[in-house]
Formats: sequence, structure tokens, C-alpha cells
Amino acid sequence: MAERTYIMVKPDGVDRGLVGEVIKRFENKGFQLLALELQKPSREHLEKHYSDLSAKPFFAGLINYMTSGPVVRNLLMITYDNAIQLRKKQTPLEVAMVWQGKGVVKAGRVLLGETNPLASLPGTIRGDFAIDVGRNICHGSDSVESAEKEIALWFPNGVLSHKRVTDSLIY
Ligand code: RTP
Repeated sequence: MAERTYIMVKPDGVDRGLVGEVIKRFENKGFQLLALELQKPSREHLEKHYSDLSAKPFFAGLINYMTSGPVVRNLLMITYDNAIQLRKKQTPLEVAMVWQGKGVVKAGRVLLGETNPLASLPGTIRGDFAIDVGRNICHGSDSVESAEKEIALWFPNGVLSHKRVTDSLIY
């Protein structure tokens, strides 16, 4: 099977309208999009996704980031009956994607940049659009093995595989 990776736009990236930017960079490179879904994962789901990091001191903050989104949390609303309410506005949305292509796992991480955006070169997604390690826009699998595990977790019903006409222009 051709190499696949799991790429995710995190809630800050979704909220900032950077989904198209991430897609554009993978498409420009020549990788093939196999699956894409806007998801609202549970806390448990994210704890499973990041289970390797459960002992890290930043784990709780990471799960909070991924489940609540860095948006204005308290929104003062005047409802139709003029009652004033304080509501929590949360946008815990991730865009889950599967990309395919030669060397896509490693090359995908190069396109994303370093975990810490300040250490990421301009030209990478994090280098161009982020500052803080706790708001670094996107995720990419770190090995072929973890990619397949993550694809199974986020797309339990499987992913279509299809042949592209343009493959012969890229390979
Ligand atoms: P990701 O899994 O999200 O693609 O990130 P990564 O492989 O580049 O980095 P990893 O070590 O797996 O960390 C996962 C995410 O945790 C947050 N993080 N915060 N020191 C910190 O506060 C810290 N270190 C990591 C980041 O959001 C990182 O992407």
C-alpha cells in the first residue's frame, strides 16, 4: 500500500481559517488527499490520540487546547426575550485528513515545521502562521506505524483509495 499519513488541523487552525492553507501546501507538493472530515472529538478520543504523551507535564493543557479551542470563551448574549445570558462559546473542531504519497510521513512533518513554531523556518506552516507551542495549528504523524494507527482511530470506517490521473506527472 502507498504511504499514508494522518494530518490534522487543530482548533486554532480551524478557528483562524487556515484549513485551506494546509490543504494547499500538501496539494501543491503533489500529495493526494484521501479523506477529510470536520470532527468534534471527545476528550477520551483525544487522550487516546495523544496517549504516548500522557506522562508529559503539558498533557492536561494539550487536551484542553484540543477540546476547547482558543476562542473567546464567555459570550454575553441578549436572547429573543431580552434575557441576558452568559454562554460558553466553544469551537472544539478539528479537521482530520489522510494524505498519500511517496515519503508523505516525513515530508508532511517538514511542511508543518517544528513542534515549536518559533523554531520553525519561514515557508513551513508553523513557521509562517504560529508563535506558541501550545497553539501550533496542525498535527502530523511521526512514523508510518503511528500514521496507520491514527488513521484507524480518526477514520474507523476506513478510507477510500483511488488512482489519480496526475500520478504519472508527479512520479
Ligand atoms: P503533534 O503530535 O501535534 O504533531 O506535535 P509533535 O509531534 O510535533 O509534538 P509532540 O511532542 O508529539 O507534542 C504534541 C503536541 O503537544 C503540544 N506540546 N506542548 N512544552 C509544551 O508545552 C508542549 N510540547 C508539546 C504541542 O501542541 C504539540 O504539537
